[in-house]
Amino acid sequence: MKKVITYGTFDLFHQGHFNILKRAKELGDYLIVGVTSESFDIERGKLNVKDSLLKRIENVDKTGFADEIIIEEYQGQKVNDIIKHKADVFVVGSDWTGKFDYLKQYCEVVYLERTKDISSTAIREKNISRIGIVAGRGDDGGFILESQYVSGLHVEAVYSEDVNVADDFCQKYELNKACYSYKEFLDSIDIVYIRFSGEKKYEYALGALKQKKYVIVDNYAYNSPEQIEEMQQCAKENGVVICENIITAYLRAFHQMLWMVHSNCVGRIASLGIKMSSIDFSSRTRFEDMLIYALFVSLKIYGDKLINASINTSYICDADRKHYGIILNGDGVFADIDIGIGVEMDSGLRINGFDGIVVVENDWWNMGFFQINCRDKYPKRYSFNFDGNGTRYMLQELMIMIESKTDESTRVFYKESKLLAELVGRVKESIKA
Ligand code: C2G
Repeated sequence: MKKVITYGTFDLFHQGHFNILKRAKELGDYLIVGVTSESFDIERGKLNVKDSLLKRIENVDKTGFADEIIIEEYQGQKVNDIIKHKADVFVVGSDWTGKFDYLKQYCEVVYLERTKDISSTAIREKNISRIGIVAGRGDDGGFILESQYVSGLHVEAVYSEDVNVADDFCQKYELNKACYSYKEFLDSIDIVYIRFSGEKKYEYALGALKQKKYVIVDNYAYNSPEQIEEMQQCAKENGVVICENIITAYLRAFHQMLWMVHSNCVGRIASLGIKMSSIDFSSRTRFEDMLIYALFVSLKIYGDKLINASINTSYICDADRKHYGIILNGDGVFADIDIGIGVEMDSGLRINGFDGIVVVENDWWNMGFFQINCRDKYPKRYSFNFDGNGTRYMLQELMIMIESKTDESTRVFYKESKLLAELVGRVKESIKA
C-alpha cells in the first residue's frame, strides 16, 4: 500500500486546498493529512488564521480524500510522522518548491503545481483578498513567500509595461496572470503592491486608489510631500489605505522598544546613534533606501521636534563605495547617522538616554530583540523572534486595516510619511550642496 502524506493550515478552505488533497490522494492508496495546530502556526509565523483547528479539520474531512487526519504541532514533526506512519510520498504545493527537499532522505518529495486561480466564489464568500504586483526588473524581494504566511491573502497577478518583465515574473512565481493593461490588472485584484521605483510609481498609486484598491508602496518617501498628501487624500476619499512598506515599522520588537523609550525607560533622550551598511542591509540597495529607515527611526523617537532640526551631512566616495554621515541637530534632538554603501561598518542602533541605553545590534531594521542597559541594573533583553524578512507583519497590519476599515495605519501615520519625505528631500539637498 502506497502511503501519501501532506500538510497545511487549510484556513478559509478553498479550491486550491481541494485540488491538492485530490491530487495527493491520486498519488497513492492512503492519504494522511496533517493540519497545523494554532500554536504551531504561531510558532512558524503564520498570521491571521481565522478558522478554528476543529473547523479546519472538518473541512479537510468533508472532502472525503483523507484516510487519516493528524495534527501538526511542532517544528520537525514531519520527519517523525513520515517515519512513524511509513509514508512513501510527501506532497506539498509548488509554492514551497525546494523548501522540503530535506525530507528526500526519508521518502519521495513531490511538489504539485499550486492552484493559480482559487475561484471567485471563494474570494467573495470567504473574503480572501487578492494581491497584484506592479513589478520592475529583479526579484520580488521575498514578498510572495512572506504572503503565504498570512491567511486570507492570495497573490494573483502581475503588471508591467514591459511584457517580458510581466511574463517572466508571472512564470517564476506561478501567478494566475500577467497583465499588460493596468485597467485589466486593477479589475482582477483588491490590493496593489507597487514594487517599482520609476517615476510612474505615483501615477500607478493614484490610479489604483481611485479604483478603491488598497496600495502598498516601497520607498514612498522618494515622492514629494505634496504628492504624498495627494495620494493620502485620494485614499481617504475612496475609503481605502495607502500603506508604506517600511518593514521595521511593523515589527513587534520595534513597537515594544518605542513604547518603552516613550515611557522613559532610559530617561530623557540625549542622542541617537544609527549605523547601517549596505553589506548587511541588502547588497543591491541604494543610499536613499537605507536613509528612509534611519530617518524613520529618528522620527519615531523624536517626533515633530525633527521638523526644525538642522541637517549637516558629509560624503566620502571611493569608486562605487560610499560613506554618508548625517547629523540631525535641534532643540532636544541629536541623531548621528552613518550609512555606508559597500563599506564595512558595525551596523547597529543606540538610543542614549540620561539613565540608560537601548542597544540593538547588527541589523536593527529587522530587529527581533533589543537590550536595555541601565546603571546599577542587569542588562535586560526583550526578545520577539520572528521568521522571514518581516513583510508578513506589514501584510497582517494591512489585513487588520481592511477588516476593521481603519483609514490609516497606526504604525506609520500619514503625517509621518509626509514628514519623512520632507526630511529625505532635505538630506539629499544637503549632500548635493
Ligand atoms: N495550495 C495550493 N494552491 C493554492 C493555495 C494552497 O496548492 N492556491 C496548497 C499549499 O501549497 C499547501 C496546501 O495547499 O500544500 C495547504 O496550504 P495552506 O493551508 O496555505 O498551508 P501552508 O501554509 O502552505 O502549509 O506544515 C504546513 C505546510 O508547510 C504547508
